[in-house]
Amino acid sequence: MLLLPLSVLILLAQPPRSLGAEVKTYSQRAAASTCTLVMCSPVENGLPGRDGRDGREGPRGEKGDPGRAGTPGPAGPVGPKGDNGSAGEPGPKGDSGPSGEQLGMECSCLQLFPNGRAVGEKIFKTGGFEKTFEDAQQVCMQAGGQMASPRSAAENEALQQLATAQNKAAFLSMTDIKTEGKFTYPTGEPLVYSNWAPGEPNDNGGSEDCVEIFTNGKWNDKNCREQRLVVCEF
Ligand code: MAN
Ligand code: CA
Ligand code: CA
Repeated sequence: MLLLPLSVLILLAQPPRSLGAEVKTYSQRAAASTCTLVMCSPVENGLPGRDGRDGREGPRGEKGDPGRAGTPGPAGPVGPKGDNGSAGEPGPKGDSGPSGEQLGMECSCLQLFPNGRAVGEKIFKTGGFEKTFEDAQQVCMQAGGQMASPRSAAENEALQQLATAQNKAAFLSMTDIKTEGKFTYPTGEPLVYSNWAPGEPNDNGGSEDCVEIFTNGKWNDKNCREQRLVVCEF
């Protein structure tokens, strides 16, 4: 299969971009397993498939007729060779290219691996570095997103994969800064999903208003001035 190496070449040709769309190159095996793991959804309205390659050249034409016989008399010289026969029929059409959906899938999965995860309509992306809650908020806003806000088990698992890949606990967007004990999203909306570790949240020392997600996917309320992995959602 020529096609995946081709799409990798296309990706390689692009300049590196910022947090939202970092492009790295990985082997087909790694990209494929990531897509399987996270069920990276195909890009809607993917690019049309590539045209098939042209067929092979047809077989050589038949040999031309021999030249005319010389005029009677003393044996004439042998006539010139006949013209070449006409070209053969074109060969069969080449195999069709991958569908737009396949190409879109390959490209989006390559772009997301290993610092991003697509889950439903959401994309989580980690910068790979740690920041305080406020600095992480800034980084995500600057990148055009917001801090990770897992609203389902599926989203939490995607986030857990990123934390595991970086071997770092990550900050989530939610806090109980406004009202102690009531965790909300940045909009003020109360949680629709949670995955607290046993005994959490405990507001340890009376100063834990932020939330970290461990590499096992469980949540702990934590002091917002600690530094944790930055993960944004888009
Ligand atoms: C322990 C627990 C946690 C708390 C941390 C703070 O692990 O009490 O709830 O957040 O300490 O470091
Ligand atoms: Ca608290
Ligand atoms: Ca705690």
